Amino acid sequence: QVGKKVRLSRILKSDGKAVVFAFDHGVEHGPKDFPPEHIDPNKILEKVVGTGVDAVMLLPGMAALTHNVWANKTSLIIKITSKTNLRPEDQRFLQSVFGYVEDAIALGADAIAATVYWGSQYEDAMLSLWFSIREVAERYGLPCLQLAYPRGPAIKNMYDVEIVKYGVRAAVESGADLIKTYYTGSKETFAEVVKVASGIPILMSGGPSRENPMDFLRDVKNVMEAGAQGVVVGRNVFQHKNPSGMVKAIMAIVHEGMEPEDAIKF
Ligand code: FBP
Repeated sequence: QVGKKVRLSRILKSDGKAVVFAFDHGVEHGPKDFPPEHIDPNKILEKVVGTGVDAVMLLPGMAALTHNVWANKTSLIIKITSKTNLRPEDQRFLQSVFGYVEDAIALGADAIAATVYWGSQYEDAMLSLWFSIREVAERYGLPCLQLAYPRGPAIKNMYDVEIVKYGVRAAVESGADLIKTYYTGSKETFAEVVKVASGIPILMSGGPSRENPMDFLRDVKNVMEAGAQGVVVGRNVFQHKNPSGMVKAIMAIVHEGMEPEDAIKF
């Protein structure tokens, strides 16, 4: 499909790689995630977009609120599923509708994103949601990014390589155009994850902020050497004291293959 190809090329740059800034945490975790200076979304987005980051991933309301910052400066991925941590605990393994494909198109999105918690007791509901999103997105030539997260009472270790591979394979077989998944802890195991994706681009999910940012940059380097196409990162950027420097470092590793020790100098 031409539209899908064109839009994907706005996210995965000419080298086929991408650094995406995720900023949907206000709903997923609540405002407690944000350092006081980054409570204003425009401020942090200005810093990150100013680095030349390849794309931002936002919920529809946030994208509308901050459009003056990102429009025409970076690519836009609209996430249309979410959940709060205010829910009863047993329902936190369910992502709900947070907008429609048409909302994403109206906002000028280059792709749409939705989470599937593979293995959750609500897997069936999220699959129905995923396929209803995908059906409309296909019609408009909008690529679908799946946050393929193995999670739920039956998942003992969501970072276990066999579990991550299962989620990634399920994402491939459910027609994802891009897949975001967890780091499995080593280059070798992540190479297995990339292999089961069978050519569908894999982006590493950032995860909680690391105490030592070098540890995060080393993970980025490892996933790139394992054959991934990039990263989708939130907290390791907006909770860092120098968010722009952190994005520049990640960009240098992803696009230029720079060593983390050199990249951190940004
Ligand atoms: P991070 O880099 O901060 O982990 O952001 C990626 C992301 O998937 C966000 O899109 C989402 O809000 C959050 O992580 C989910 O976090 P959790 O793993 O705690 O559910």
